[in-house]
Amino acid sequence: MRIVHLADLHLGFRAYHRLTDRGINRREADVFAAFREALDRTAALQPDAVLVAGDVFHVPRPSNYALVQSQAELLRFRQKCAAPVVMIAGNHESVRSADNRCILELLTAVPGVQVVTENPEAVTLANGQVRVVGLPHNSLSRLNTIDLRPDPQVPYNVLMLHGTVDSSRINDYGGYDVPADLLELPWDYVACGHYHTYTHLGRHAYYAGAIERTSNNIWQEATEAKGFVLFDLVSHQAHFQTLHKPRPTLDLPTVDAFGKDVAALNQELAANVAAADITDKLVRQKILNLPKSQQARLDARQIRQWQTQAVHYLLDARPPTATLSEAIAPDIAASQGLTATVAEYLRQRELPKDLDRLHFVERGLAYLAQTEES
Ligand SMILES: [Mn+2]
Repeated sequence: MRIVHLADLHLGFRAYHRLTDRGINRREADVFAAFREALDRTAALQPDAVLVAGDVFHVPRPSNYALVQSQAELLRFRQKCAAPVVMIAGNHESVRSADNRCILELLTAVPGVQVVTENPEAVTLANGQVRVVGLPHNSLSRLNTIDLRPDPQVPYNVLMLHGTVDSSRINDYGGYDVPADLLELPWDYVACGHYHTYTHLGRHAYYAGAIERTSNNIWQEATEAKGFVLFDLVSHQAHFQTLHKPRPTLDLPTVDAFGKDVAALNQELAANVAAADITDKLVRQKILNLPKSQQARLDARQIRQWQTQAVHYLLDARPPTATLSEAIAPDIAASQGLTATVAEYLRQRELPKDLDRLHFVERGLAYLAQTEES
């Protein structure tokens, strides 16, 4: 009895301005390529069930392209594999008001696809041999009233949820905390979604991780594999399946501009590019201690060329440390609690080009300070 556990597909995710030949956002197409590979590989494994632990879509109202493409991929999968598919809603596709239906319901038009979108719900699969308790994002705020124990009458009990199991693991805000004692119950498997990095949480509990780099800080995930989990409910063995489609991502060695002239900096940037193949990759070059005035004097022609060669070349230049940027230094972030956590998040978030990062972080921290006072 084997199950495939996918999570955090983020279909419809878009980033940067690059388009494919067909006019689709490059990163949106990348995510669909990873999804297709994940489904093809799943079909080849012929599991008894497929679980998708939330954040199927990146937004509650995906584009028509994302909806049509998602359904087409699932129908294509259905022609090759009869395994039932159970999906729960994550924070990214959950809506707050009760009069709005969840977009996942649309996917139930595909034969054998079931979704759990609001309340905790048990789904029985494989001729009654597997019982999956699904806890979508919205249900985690009202768990205390519900009996969630495994059913001793059923051979295999699985829990599937979308939320934060351990608050030291956060790469996406807006998820609910999962009560730790829930995972202590004798589940044969716990399929978690929300954290984008494949993680064994202890016993039979796993985050599958996202299928592509769609979180706020993709550079943090640059060297990790993306994929899904194949789990054998009989032997309780997990086998991580690495996907090949996710776009290679490079975080180049950080350049410290302190005490260097522009010529030396241009040379160092070029050396970093020469040492790595950046073609068609997502690339970040971090530069510390670079004053705004000096940034404008870097070799713009060369940088534009790298921006064409890579799918995305991000020049992440940070000005010399000022009073505020001391508060947003990552080593301080590790020790200062909520303010530093928020500052770190704001510091790393992708921003529109014309937005001043320091000002953005400053505003965010001011709002936070206001809420702490009130
Ligand atoms: Mn997610």
